[in-house]
Amino acid sequence: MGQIEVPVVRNILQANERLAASNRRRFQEAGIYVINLMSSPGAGKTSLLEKTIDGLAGQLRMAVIEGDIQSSHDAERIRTKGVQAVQINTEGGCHLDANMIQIAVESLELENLDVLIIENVGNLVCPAEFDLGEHDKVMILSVTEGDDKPLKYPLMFQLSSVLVINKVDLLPYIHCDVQLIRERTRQLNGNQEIFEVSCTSGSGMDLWLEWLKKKVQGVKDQLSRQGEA
Ligand SMILES: Nc1nc2c(ncn2[C@@H]2O[C@H](COP(=O)(O)OP(=O)(O)O)[C@@H](O)[C@H]2O)c(=O)[nH]1
Ligand SMILES: [Mg+2]
Repeated sequence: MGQIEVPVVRNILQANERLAASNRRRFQEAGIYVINLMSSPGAGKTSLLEKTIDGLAGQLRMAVIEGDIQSSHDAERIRTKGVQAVQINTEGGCHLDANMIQIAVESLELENLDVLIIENVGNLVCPAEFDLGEHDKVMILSVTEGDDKPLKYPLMFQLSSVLVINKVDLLPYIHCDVQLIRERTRQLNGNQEIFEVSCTSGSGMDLWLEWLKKKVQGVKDQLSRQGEA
Protein backbone atom coordinates (compact mmCIF):
# COMPACT_ATOMS: atom_id res chain seq x y z
CA MET A 1 0.00 0.00 0.00
CA GLY A 2 2.71 2.42 1.08
CA GLN A 3 4.55 2.00 -2.23
CA ILE A 4 1.41 2.99 -4.14
CA GLU A 5 0.36 5.89 -1.93
CA VAL A 6 3.69 7.74 -1.88
CA PRO A 7 3.85 8.48 -5.64
CA VAL A 8 0.19 9.58 -5.60
CA VAL A 9 0.91 12.14 -2.90
CA ARG A 10 4.01 13.28 -4.80
CA ASN A 11 1.98 13.72 -8.00
CA ILE A 12 -0.65 15.77 -6.21
CA LEU A 13 2.02 18.05 -4.75
CA GLN A 14 3.78 18.40 -8.13
CA ALA A 15 0.50 19.33 -9.86
CA ASN A 16 -0.10 21.85 -7.10
CA GLU A 17 3.40 23.34 -7.59
CA ARG A 18 2.66 23.98 -11.29
CA LEU A 19 -0.60 25.77 -10.49
CA ALA A 20 1.07 27.72 -7.69
CA ALA A 21 3.77 28.89 -10.11
CA SER A 22 1.07 30.08 -12.49
CA ASN A 23 -0.72 31.95 -9.65
CA ARG A 24 2.61 33.50 -8.63
CA ARG A 25 3.20 34.83 -12.16
CA ARG A 26 -0.33 36.26 -12.21
CA PHE A 27 0.27 38.04 -8.86
CA GLN A 28 3.66 39.40 -10.00
CA GLU A 29 2.20 40.76 -13.25
CA ALA A 30 -0.58 42.49 -11.33
CA GLY A 31 1.93 43.94 -8.83
CA ILE A 32 -0.06 42.58 -5.88
CA TYR A 33 1.51 41.26 -2.67
CA VAL A 34 -0.05 38.00 -1.45
CA ILE A 35 -0.01 36.35 1.99
CA ASN A 36 -1.07 32.82 2.91
CA LEU A 37 -2.30 33.20 6.51
CA MET A 38 -2.28 30.00 8.54
CA SER A 39 -2.91 28.85 12.11
CA SER A 40 -4.92 26.38 14.12
CA PRO A 41 -8.65 27.15 14.50
CA GLY A 42 -9.27 30.12 16.77
CA ALA A 43 -5.70 31.48 16.97
CA GLY A 44 -6.91 34.79 15.54
CA LYS A 45 -6.60 34.80 11.73
CA THR A 46 -9.86 36.65 11.09
CA SER A 47 -9.18 38.97 14.03
CA LEU A 48 -5.75 39.86 12.60
CA LEU A 49 -7.38 40.50 9.22
CA GLU A 50 -9.95 42.82 10.82
CA LYS A 51 -7.22 44.77 12.64
CA THR A 52 -5.13 44.91 9.46
CA ILE A 53 -8.06 46.26 7.42
CA ASP A 54 -8.60 48.98 10.05
CA GLY A 55 -4.89 49.78 10.16
CA LEU A 56 -4.46 50.04 6.38
CA ALA A 57 -7.70 51.92 5.67
CA GLY A 58 -7.14 54.67 3.12
CA GLN A 59 -3.53 53.53 2.52
CA LEU A 60 -3.67 50.21 0.66
CA ARG A 61 -6.32 48.46 -1.42
CA MET A 62 -6.92 45.03 0.05
CA ALA A 63 -8.98 41.91 -0.67
CA VAL A 64 -9.37 38.65 1.21
CA ILE A 65 -9.92 35.03 0.23
CA GLU A 66 -11.54 33.06 3.04
CA GLY A 67 -10.93 29.32 3.20
CA ASP A 68 -13.30 27.37 5.41
CA ILE A 69 -14.50 23.82 5.66
CA GLN A 70 -18.05 25.20 5.76
CA SER A 71 -19.98 28.47 6.19
CA SER A 72 -19.26 32.01 5.06
CA HIS A 73 -19.08 33.42 8.58
CA ASP A 74 -15.53 34.83 8.30
CA ALA A 75 -16.13 36.27 4.81
CA GLU A 76 -19.13 38.13 6.22
CA ARG A 77 -16.97 39.52 9.05
CA ILE A 78 -14.56 40.87 6.41
CA ARG A 79 -17.31 42.30 4.14
CA THR A 80 -18.75 44.16 7.14
CA LYS A 81 -15.48 46.11 7.08
CA GLY A 82 -16.10 47.13 3.46
CA VAL A 83 -13.43 44.83 2.01
CA GLN A 84 -14.07 42.34 -0.80
CA ALA A 85 -13.97 38.73 0.46
CA VAL A 86 -14.19 35.63 -1.73
CA GLN A 87 -15.33 32.52 0.09
CA ILE A 88 -13.92 29.07 -0.66
CA ASN A 89 -15.65 26.15 1.07
CA THR A 90 -13.44 23.08 0.99
CA GLU A 91 -16.38 20.82 1.99
CA GLY A 92 -14.33 18.87 4.50
CA GLY A 93 -10.87 19.50 3.00
CA CYS A 94 -8.32 20.53 5.64
CA HIS A 95 -6.35 23.01 3.49
CA LEU A 96 -6.55 25.27 0.45
CA ASP A 97 -4.69 24.41 -2.75
CA ALA A 98 -3.42 26.41 -5.72
CA ASN A 99 -6.29 25.33 -7.97
CA MET A 100 -8.87 26.74 -5.53
CA ILE A 101 -6.98 30.04 -5.45
CA GLN A 102 -6.75 30.21 -9.25
CA ILE A 103 -10.56 29.94 -9.44
CA ALA A 104 -11.17 32.38 -6.56
CA VAL A 105 -8.98 35.15 -8.02
CA GLU A 106 -11.10 35.18 -11.19
CA SER A 107 -13.66 37.20 -9.25
CA LEU A 108 -11.09 39.79 -8.13
CA GLU A 109 -9.65 42.66 -10.15
CA LEU A 110 -6.06 42.10 -9.09
CA GLU A 111 -4.74 45.12 -10.99
CA ASN A 112 -6.86 47.37 -8.73
CA LEU A 113 -5.46 45.88 -5.52
CA ASP A 114 -2.25 46.22 -3.50
CA VAL A 115 -2.52 43.28 -1.13
CA LEU A 116 -4.40 39.98 -1.06
CA ILE A 117 -4.56 37.95 2.14
CA ILE A 118 -5.70 34.34 1.97
CA GLU A 119 -7.05 32.98 5.26
CA ASN A 120 -6.33 29.28 5.08
CA VAL A 121 -8.38 26.56 6.78
CA GLY A 122 -7.66 26.38 10.53
CA ASN A 123 -5.07 23.60 10.83
CA LEU A 124 -1.41 23.62 11.88
CA VAL A 125 -0.40 20.73 9.59
CA CYS A 126 -1.72 20.38 6.00
CA PRO A 127 -1.90 24.04 4.84
CA ALA A 128 1.90 24.34 5.13
CA GLU A 129 2.42 21.65 2.48
CA PHE A 130 0.43 23.35 -0.27
CA ASP A 131 1.98 26.34 -2.02
CA LEU A 132 -0.75 28.71 -3.19
CA GLY A 133 1.57 31.01 -5.15
CA GLU A 134 1.81 33.46 -2.26
CA HIS A 135 4.81 35.70 -1.61
CA ASP A 136 4.91 34.86 2.09
CA LYS A 137 3.41 32.38 4.47
CA VAL A 138 2.42 34.06 7.72
CA MET A 139 1.45 31.91 10.68
CA ILE A 140 -0.27 32.84 13.92
CA LEU A 141 0.29 31.05 17.20
CA SER A 142 -1.92 32.06 20.07
CA VAL A 143 -0.28 31.98 23.50
CA THR A 144 -3.21 29.84 24.70
CA GLU A 145 -1.92 27.01 22.46
CA GLY A 146 1.27 26.59 24.47
CA ASP A 147 5.00 27.08 23.97
CA ASP A 148 5.55 23.48 22.81
CA LYS A 149 3.94 23.99 19.38
CA PRO A 150 7.19 24.66 17.44
CA LEU A 151 8.35 21.23 18.63
CA LYS A 152 5.12 19.47 17.64
CA TYR A 153 4.33 21.20 14.32
CA PRO A 154 7.76 22.17 12.96
CA LEU A 155 6.95 22.36 9.23
CA MET A 156 4.71 25.40 9.45
CA PHE A 157 7.30 27.20 11.59
CA GLN A 158 10.04 26.26 9.11
CA LEU A 159 8.17 27.51 6.05
CA SER A 160 6.58 30.69 7.39
CA SER A 161 8.32 34.02 6.84
CA VAL A 162 6.48 35.48 9.80
CA LEU A 163 5.27 34.21 13.15
CA VAL A 164 2.61 36.34 14.80
CA ILE A 165 2.29 35.45 18.48
CA ASN A 166 -1.27 36.51 19.32
CA LYS A 167 -3.38 37.00 22.45
CA VAL A 168 -0.49 38.33 24.53
CA ASP A 169 -3.13 40.11 26.63
CA LEU A 170 -3.88 36.66 28.13
CA LEU A 171 -0.30 35.98 29.27
CA PRO A 172 -0.97 36.96 32.93
CA TYR A 173 -3.57 34.19 33.16
CA ILE A 174 -1.86 31.23 31.50
CA HIS A 175 1.39 29.26 31.53
CA CYS A 176 3.14 30.09 28.28
CA ASP A 177 6.75 31.20 27.90
CA VAL A 178 6.99 33.52 24.87
CA GLN A 179 10.79 33.55 25.07
CA LEU A 180 10.75 29.76 24.76
CA ILE A 181 8.51 30.02 21.67
CA ARG A 182 11.06 32.43 20.19
CA GLU A 183 14.01 30.14 20.97
CA ARG A 184 12.29 27.02 19.65
CA THR A 185 11.21 28.85 16.50
CA ARG A 186 14.73 30.23 15.93
CA GLN A 187 16.10 26.69 15.94
CA LEU A 188 13.72 25.79 13.11
CA ASN A 189 13.90 29.01 11.13
CA GLY A 190 16.59 31.59 11.70
CA ASN A 191 15.06 34.13 9.30
CA GLN A 192 11.53 34.32 10.63
CA GLU A 193 10.14 37.72 11.65
CA ILE A 194 8.36 37.44 14.98
CA PHE A 195 5.65 39.84 16.17
CA GLU A 196 3.93 39.74 19.53
CA VAL A 197 0.42 41.15 19.26
CA SER A 198 -2.99 41.30 20.81
CA CYS A 199 -5.80 41.63 18.32
CA THR A 200 -8.04 42.56 21.24
CA SER A 201 -6.01 45.44 22.69
CA GLY A 202 -4.22 46.31 19.43
CA SER A 203 -0.77 46.06 21.04
CA GLY A 204 2.07 45.24 18.62
CA MET A 205 -0.09 45.95 15.60
CA ASP A 206 2.00 48.95 14.49
CA LEU A 207 5.12 46.81 13.86
CA TRP A 208 3.12 44.18 11.95
CA LEU A 209 1.51 46.87 9.73
CA GLU A 210 4.87 48.52 9.10
CA TRP A 211 6.32 45.16 7.96
CA LEU A 212 3.32 44.53 5.70
CA LYS A 213 3.52 47.96 4.06
CA LYS A 214 7.23 47.44 3.33
CA LYS A 215 6.47 44.11 1.65
CA VAL A 216 3.74 45.65 -0.51
CA GLN A 217 6.13 48.42 -1.55
CA GLY A 218 8.78 45.80 -2.40
CA VAL A 219 6.45 44.18 -4.95
CA LYS A 220 5.58 47.57 -6.46
CA ASP A 221 9.28 48.48 -6.74
CA GLN A 222 10.04 45.18 -8.45
CA LEU A 223 7.23 45.75 -10.96
CA SER A 224 8.44 49.25 -11.83
CA ARG A 225 12.03 47.98 -12.23
CA GLN A 226 10.76 45.35 -14.68
CA GLY A 227 8.83 48.07 -16.55
CA GLU A 228 12.03 50.12 -16.93
CA ALA A 229 14.14 47.15 -18.09
N1 LIG B 1 -8.13 37.64 24.40
C1 LIG B 1 -7.93 37.65 23.10
N2 LIG B 1 -8.80 37.02 22.29
C2 LIG B 1 -8.58 37.07 20.96
C3 LIG B 1 -7.46 37.72 20.39
N3 LIG B 1 -7.51 37.55 19.05
C4 LIG B 1 -8.60 36.83 18.78
N4 LIG B 1 -9.26 36.53 19.93
C5 LIG B 1 -10.50 35.76 20.07
O1 LIG B 1 -10.23 34.41 19.64
C6 LIG B 1 -11.39 33.87 19.02
C7 LIG B 1 -11.00 33.31 17.66
O2 LIG B 1 -10.58 34.38 16.82
P1 LIG B 1 -10.66 34.31 15.23
O3 LIG B 1 -10.05 35.55 14.71
O4 LIG B 1 -12.06 33.99 14.80
O5 LIG B 1 -9.70 33.06 14.93
P2 LIG B 1 -9.48 32.20 13.60
O6 LIG B 1 -10.31 30.97 13.74
O7 LIG B 1 -8.02 31.88 13.57
O8 LIG B 1 -9.91 33.06 12.44
C8 LIG B 1 -12.42 34.98 18.95
O9 LIG B 1 -13.33 34.80 20.00
C9 LIG B 1 -11.59 36.23 19.13
O10 LIG B 1 -12.31 37.28 19.70
C10 LIG B 1 -6.55 38.39 21.28
O11 LIG B 1 -5.54 39.00 20.89
N5 LIG B 1 -6.84 38.30 22.61
MG1 LIG C 1 -11.27 32.72 10.86
